[in-house]
Amino acid sequence: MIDSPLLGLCTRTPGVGKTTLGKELASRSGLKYINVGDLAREGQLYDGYDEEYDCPILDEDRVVDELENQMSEGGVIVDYHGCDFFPERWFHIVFVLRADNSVLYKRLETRGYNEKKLKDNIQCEIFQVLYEEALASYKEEIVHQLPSNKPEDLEDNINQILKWIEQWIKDHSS
Ligand code: DAT
Repeated sequence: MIDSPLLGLCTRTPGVGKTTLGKELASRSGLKYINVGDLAREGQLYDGYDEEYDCPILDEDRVVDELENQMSEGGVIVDYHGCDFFPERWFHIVFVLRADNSVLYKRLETRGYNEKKLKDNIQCEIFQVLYEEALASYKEEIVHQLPSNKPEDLEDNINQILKWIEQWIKDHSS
C-alpha cells in the first residue's frame, strides 16, 4: 500500500503552466515532481526525430519502464504534454491545465516557436485535444480541468490540490 497519491499534470500545449504548478505543488506538499520532458532529455529516451515539428520523438515504452519503480512507491507528480501512454493504474487524479488562446499565444511567442508549431499548438488547445485524450485514457471522475491564465489561478489551483492531497492521505491511512 502506498501512503501518498499519484498525480498527473498535463496539457497538450506547452506554455500553459504545468512546470510552474508542478514545482510549486511539490515544494508545498512534499510530493516528488517529475518532468517527463527533462527525464527523456537526460536519459535520451527518444526514438527518432520529428522534422515537421522540430523535436525528438519520445520513446514511450522506455519512459514508462524508467518511471515504473518510482510510481509504485507513490507520492509523485508527473508533468508531461500528453498522457495517453501512461498506464491507467498510475494515477489517482489527472489535471488538464487550460489557458486562453490570447494568453497562450504570447507565452509561446516568447519561446521563439516557428509559425507552424505556434499555430498547431494553439489549435490543439482550441479543440481541447488533450482533455479528450485524458478522458479516453482515464476514468472521467479523476480528470479535472484547471484554468491557468493568471497568477490567482495558480494560487487557487495549488490550494485546491493541496486540500485534495491532504484528504487522500487521510482517507488512505490505516
Ligand atoms: P509549461 O510547463 O506548461 O510549458 P510553464 O510552467 O513553463 O509552462 O509556464 C509558462 C509561462 O507562463 C511561464 O513564464 C510562467 C507563466 N505562467 C504559468 N502559470 C501561470 C499563471 N497561472 N498565470 C500567469 N502566468 C503563468
